[in-house]
Amino acid sequence: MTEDLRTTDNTLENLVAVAKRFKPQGRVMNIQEYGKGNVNDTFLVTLDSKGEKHFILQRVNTRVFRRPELVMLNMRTYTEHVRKRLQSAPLSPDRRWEVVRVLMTDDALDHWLDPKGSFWRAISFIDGSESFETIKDIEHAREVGHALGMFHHLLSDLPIERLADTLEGFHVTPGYLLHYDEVLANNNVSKTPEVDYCLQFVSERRTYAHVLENAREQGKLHLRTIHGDPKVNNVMMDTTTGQAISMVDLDTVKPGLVHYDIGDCLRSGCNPLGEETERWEMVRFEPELCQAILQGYLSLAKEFLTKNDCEYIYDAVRLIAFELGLRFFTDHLEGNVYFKANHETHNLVRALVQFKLTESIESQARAIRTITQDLK
Ligand code: GN1
Ligand code: MG
Repeated sequence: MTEDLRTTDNTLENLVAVAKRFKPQGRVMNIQEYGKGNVNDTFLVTLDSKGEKHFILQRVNTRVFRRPELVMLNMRTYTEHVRKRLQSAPLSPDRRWEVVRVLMTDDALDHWLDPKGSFWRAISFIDGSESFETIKDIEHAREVGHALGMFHHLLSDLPIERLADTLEGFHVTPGYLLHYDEVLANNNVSKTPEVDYCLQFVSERRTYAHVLENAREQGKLHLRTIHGDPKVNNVMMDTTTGQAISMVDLDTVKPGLVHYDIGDCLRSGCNPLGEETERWEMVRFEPELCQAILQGYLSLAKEFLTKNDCEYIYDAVRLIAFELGLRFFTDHLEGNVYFKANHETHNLVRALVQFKLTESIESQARAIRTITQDLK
C-alpha cells in the first residue's frame, strides 16, 4: 500500500486534471488532502463558483475494493433509494437530512480510470457541515446515534438483493481469524512485549470471535443493508445547529448485520482518546457516551429492531472493537499491506488501542448490558 502511494501522482497539476473530468461548475481554485481515511486517498476540491464551492475527489484503493465499479453501483442504488424515500415520506421540518450525489464525468460515467489504472470518483460535499474525530459531548453522542438510526431507517425497505457484496467477509470475524493464522504461519514475528500482549489477547478470545456469526447461523440475526463504517468522523454535523445531517463514506453500504454498524459506531464513539492515540494504556470505554449514542439510535431504530437484535448489542460492541484490533494487528504482522501506515509500528499501536478498549468494554460488561436492556 505504501509503495502504491509513492507511484501515484498526487501533484496539484495531476489532481486538477482529474478534477476537471468531473465537469466542475467553476474554476478549480485549490485541492487539498481531506480527512483521515485509512484506505482510499481523499481530496477536497475548492471551486471558484456561484453554486457549490466544494466537492470530494477520491482515488479508490483497488487492492481493497477489487470491483470498484460495483461499489459505485451500490452507492447509486443507495442514494437513489433514499432520495425517493425522503420525497415520498418527508422528515419533520425541524430535521435536515442530506444525501450526497455521485458526480458524473463528461462521458456520463460514475468514475474515471486514469492511464496508470487509478480509479477516480467524485462526490458532492455537503456545504455547512463538518465532522469530528472524537465525540465532543453528550449531545454530539446522541446525534451520532441518531444519524445511524436515520441511516438504517431510510434503508430498512431496501432489499439486500439490490446491493452487491463489494467486500466479501467484511466484519465476519472468524474470517479475519483465519487470515491472522495464515499470516502468523507465514511470517517471522519479531517478539516484543507489545506483540506478545496482542498474541495472548487474540488467543484468549478465539471462541468468542464466532458470537455474531453463530447467532446468524442459528437464525437469531438477519442480514440487512448496512453502512459498514459508521465511525464518528463519517457523521456530518450541521455547523450552525450541531445536528447530524448526513452519513458519508458509502463504500461499504452492502448486506451485513446491523450489529456490525452498532458495534462500530460504539467502539468509535465511546473512546474519547480516539483510535489514533499513542496513549493506548489510557484508553477507556465511556458508558455515558454509549447510553447517549444508543438513545439517539433507538429513537429511530426501535421500529425495526427485534428482541434478539437488542440482546446482541453488548456482544456487537465488544466484538467489533476486538475485530478491528485483530485487523490492525494482522496488518502489522503482514507489513502494513491494507491500512495506510505513517510509521513501522502504526498498526501495532492502533491494535493496542482497540484491545485496551475491548478490555475496558469487558470489565464493564454488566453496566453496558444494563444500558442496552433499559433502552428497549
Ligand atoms: C477503514 O478508510 P476508512 O478510514 O474509511 C476500514 C474500516 C475501519 C476503519 C478504522 C474498507 O476505514 O473498516 O473501521 O478504517 N475500511 C475498510 O478507522 O476496511
Ligand atoms: Mg471507510
